[in-house]
Amino acid sequence: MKTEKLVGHGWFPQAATDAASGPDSLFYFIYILSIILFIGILFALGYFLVKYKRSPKNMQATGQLIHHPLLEVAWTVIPFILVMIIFAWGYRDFLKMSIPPVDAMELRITGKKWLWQIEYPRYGVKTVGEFVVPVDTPIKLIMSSEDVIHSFFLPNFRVKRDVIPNRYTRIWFQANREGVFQVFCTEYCGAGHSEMLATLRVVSNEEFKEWLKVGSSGGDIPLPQLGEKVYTKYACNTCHSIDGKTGVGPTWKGLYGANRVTESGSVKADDNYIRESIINPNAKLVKGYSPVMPSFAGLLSDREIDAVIEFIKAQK
Ligand code: HEC
Ligand SMILES: [Cu+2]
Repeated sequence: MKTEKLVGHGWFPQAATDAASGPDSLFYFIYILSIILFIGILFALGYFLVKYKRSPKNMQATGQLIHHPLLEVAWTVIPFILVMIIFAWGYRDFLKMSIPPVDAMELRITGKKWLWQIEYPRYGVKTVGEFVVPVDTPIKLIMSSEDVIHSFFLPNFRVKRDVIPNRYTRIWFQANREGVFQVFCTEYCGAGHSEMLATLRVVSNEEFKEWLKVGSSGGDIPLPQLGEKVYTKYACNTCHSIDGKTGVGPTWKGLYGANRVTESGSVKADDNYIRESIINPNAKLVKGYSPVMPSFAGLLSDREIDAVIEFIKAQK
């Protein structure tokens, strides 16, 4: 799986939506305007430096200039017009981005430390870390956070909006080509922020229907491999290492079969203990750790939980 280039032409990543031309051209308008003004000011500065240089021939102070109506009107009206052009242009694109077409397909995005959960209400499908949408179809995102403020950013689509607890924010996009695209969190949200990633796969309509049926559930990959996929896809790796290093959570190296000292006594880390730790992480809190692990109840299928257990077993 290769994600699309994040660097396209000039300053922007490759566009995967027609709507990108709006913000992109506005950016270049402001950029070129700034260059012209910058060079203009430098030249004026240089010109005045030479013209009014103090010299034996020119020892008098420059005469006091109190009013110059034409100059004053010019330096007020011209910037005003430029700023209003930028405002109207930006506002038009902001509205376009914010108001989805009525027939848009709805996805619910939930951000939590440190993963993106995506739900397809129309199809009863839920995924984490990877989602799939059909090409040439308007997609509406209704977003909320379960903990702190996150921000959902899809550079190739020029889509970025904050994801806030106890409130819904929305944004929409329509892909004009197939491919794999990177999602970032762009609001610093703690230790795992930089790994709060997801991938968006844009596919044909037929492929999308196929994915809804089988692809979203893990298919028939062997359990330990599926476990390894779950480990990264559901972001267990942001808190649990497999090389013995202690992170936000305990390492999985040597976990299976070991004796765990928990807040509610000593237990052996067998299949049931691991299952419980995933479904109800606070039932038996490992001593020395904070209760920060989110519950994965309803997120991981039974097969995926089995797969994680097999994967943990393999980390001797
Ligand atoms: C935000 C950090 C975080 C994430 C993400 C996370 N965990 Fe945890 N996990 C913890 C912490 C902290 C503990 C120890 C405290 C406790 O028992 O809840 C823990 C404990 C566990 C334990 C018991 C470990 C032991 O040493 O006894 C298991 C099993 C586990 N997690 C599995 C998972 C799986 C599977 C995932 C991904 C699907 C996951 N965790 C994602 C933080 C996290
Ligand atoms: Cu975040």
